[in-house]
Amino acid sequence: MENDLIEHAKQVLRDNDRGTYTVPTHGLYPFQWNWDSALSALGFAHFDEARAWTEIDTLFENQWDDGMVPHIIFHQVDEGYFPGPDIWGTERPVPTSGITQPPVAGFAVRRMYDRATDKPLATARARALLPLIHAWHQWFYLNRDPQGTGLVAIIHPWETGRDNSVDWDVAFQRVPTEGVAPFTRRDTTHANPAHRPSDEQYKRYIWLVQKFRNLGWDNTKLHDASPFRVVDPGFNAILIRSCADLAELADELGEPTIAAQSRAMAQKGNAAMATLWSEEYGQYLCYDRISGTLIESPSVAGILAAFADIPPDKAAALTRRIESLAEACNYLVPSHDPRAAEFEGLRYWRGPVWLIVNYMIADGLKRAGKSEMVDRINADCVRLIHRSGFAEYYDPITAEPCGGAHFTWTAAMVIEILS
Ligand code: 9WN
Repeated sequence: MENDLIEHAKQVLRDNDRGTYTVPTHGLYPFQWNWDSALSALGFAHFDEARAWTEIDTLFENQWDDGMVPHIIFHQVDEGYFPGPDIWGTERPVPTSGITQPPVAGFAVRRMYDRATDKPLATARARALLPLIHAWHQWFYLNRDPQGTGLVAIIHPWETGRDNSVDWDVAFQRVPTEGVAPFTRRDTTHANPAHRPSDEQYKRYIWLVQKFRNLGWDNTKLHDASPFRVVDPGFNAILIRSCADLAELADELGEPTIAAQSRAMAQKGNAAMATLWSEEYGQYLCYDRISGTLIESPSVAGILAAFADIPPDKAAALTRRIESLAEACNYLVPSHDPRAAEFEGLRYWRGPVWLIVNYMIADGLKRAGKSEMVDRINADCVRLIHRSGFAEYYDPITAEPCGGAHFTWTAAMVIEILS
């Protein structure tokens, strides 16, 4: 039974493989996405290590000169997605978007290296990727933490990968909708519009893109110019974990300078995470860098923080928090607390379960010794797959499969969990 699932998952990866990169799913997302690729490579690594390394290589071949790794790479023309390269106007040799995504590649590369059966290949690829990933991490702290707080901000909701999270609702009101050129959405032709972000949110997404494009995509200006600047604990935890993992990898590969700098970034970030902790919510919260306040929104971002090496008392508190969420749903871990008024079980990042998020939470809790909760989360992932297939995401109460079907990173996570 489990072997069938693994075989099915491999087939999903093969079907979405475009040779040197993978699309998240046919139709809805016809290009290469940043964190999708890094996490999907982990799935490929179980049956084709060379192909897994190529996935990450392709991503970094499109790294910008300043160090940023873009969130979408438009390898071929496809009118089925909006906003396409003409809207972004980044003028890259291979067109890309102009914003980034959660930097999970450092974590993925270390994991691929540690597990590699082909060590010469892994050493060569990891050695080449090491300075590139490090440059991306440095880019983050330089451009997205200009005050040196130890925490980076995102300047567009798409950067966190949690497009329409409740976390942004208030801060996003500061983004105007006036002056947005008329556009036609494509996502709503592939997925149920009632499950997608609203038109109002899309206008604000595009307003920000236009604003940044008008600033020539100059990252030294974008952070301060953006009316949307939010510090996301999950995003920062991913960056911190990737820095810490890169430090270990750099040690192994004999790169002491990268190791020391990566470790310093991780330590500073880890210490600063404490400022996002909320005793009242029993989890971390997002922080609105413009209003200077914590955002009172019980989303999964504050639980994903477990992916970094947080203090043991915080890991224990997050475990209790997940136990409490389990009382309000049937499948862990909902992207928003089902008891909150804003919860919507089918609407994208406002409640549904995402396997990639589950995977990273479970990985962090495993390191913190919370094996019972890890087993519970993994079991829920497998139950979801058995019941509803390889969907983009799932309703945490009914298990209804939502969004795109035949989804690459969902399949990759199944291979990770079951192998
Ligand atoms: C915008 C590809 C991506 C994921 C994100 C998810 C969704 C895009 C969209 O799809 O975002 O980047 O058009 O909705 O929110 O996490 O990387 O799977």
